[in-house]
Amino acid sequence: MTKPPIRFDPAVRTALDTGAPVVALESTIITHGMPWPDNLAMLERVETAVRDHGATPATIAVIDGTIRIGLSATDAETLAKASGTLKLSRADLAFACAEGLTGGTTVAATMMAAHGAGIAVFATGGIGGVHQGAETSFDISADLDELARTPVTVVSAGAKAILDIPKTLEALETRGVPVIAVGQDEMPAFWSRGSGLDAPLRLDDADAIARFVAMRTELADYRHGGILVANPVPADAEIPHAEMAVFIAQAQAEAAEQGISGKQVTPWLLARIVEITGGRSLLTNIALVESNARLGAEIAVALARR
Ligand code: PSU
Ligand code: MN
Repeated sequence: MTKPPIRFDPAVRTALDTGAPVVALESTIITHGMPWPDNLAMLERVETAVRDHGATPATIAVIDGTIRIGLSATDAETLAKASGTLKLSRADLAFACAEGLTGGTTVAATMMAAHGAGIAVFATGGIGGVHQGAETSFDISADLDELARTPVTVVSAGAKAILDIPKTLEALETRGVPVIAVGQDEMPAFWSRGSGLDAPLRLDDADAIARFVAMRTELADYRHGGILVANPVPADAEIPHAEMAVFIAQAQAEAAEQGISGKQVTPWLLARIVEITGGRSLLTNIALVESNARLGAEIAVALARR
């Protein structure tokens, strides 16, 4: 028998063994979502936010074929600087391990690894979803099916506004995934606090979210999957929906012209939008991930107290 190639950072191992709060973080956002060195600065800010709110951060990635639950500062820097790293989703995780490869884990793959490690709360920027034009391209992120099957609470700023948000909400409803807007009735749209769409559910703070998560654990025989928490970007960092729509439309038209497809779509659009906005969307992206990390830590702390 092959031993599963999983390695825990010592601080994460101790926290898990003692029932202390832990928040998982993904790494595709590091390898494919943001440019060097902003990606490393983002990770440091996000990990600090988790610690400042009483939890231990566990950044998940695959390095040389080993699933890493928590990264040292050196590992994080190596991953953030590396070029040619893979984008690893559910379909690729075991492949990367078998072949000894290095890559960032998407929301889907991070949920799998977090659940396997016994981590119930995970903070990210925005999940993948149903892409615009999916009726012809069939481009629907594996993140949605993962939310349906894996019991991890994912704290996001909603679905990235480059997606078809109404279709993404429909797909989540079909899969039985609760989508909870925090502190407002409207579904947030990543860079923007509003989307013009009602969120399916609303809760107003970390305690209420923890109560809901605990109830689903209580009803374990019902085999629930995950929960999507949609936390609006802080007001001082937001780019309003109407303004964002123009930048997104431009990036999408260019992507279509250049035939960008498959796994490349999300990273390409995100990078192009950073260029089009002269870096403003990157600042918004960093602010929202940090805010989600804070809320994730509060939820993990509330769960540990129950
Ligand atoms: N959110 C961000 N930046 C990112 C992503 C999310 O702020 O780079 C990544 C996540 O890892 C998510 C992935 O799981 O994009 C979705 O990619 P796709 O649409 O190809 O499934
Ligand atoms: Mn896709």
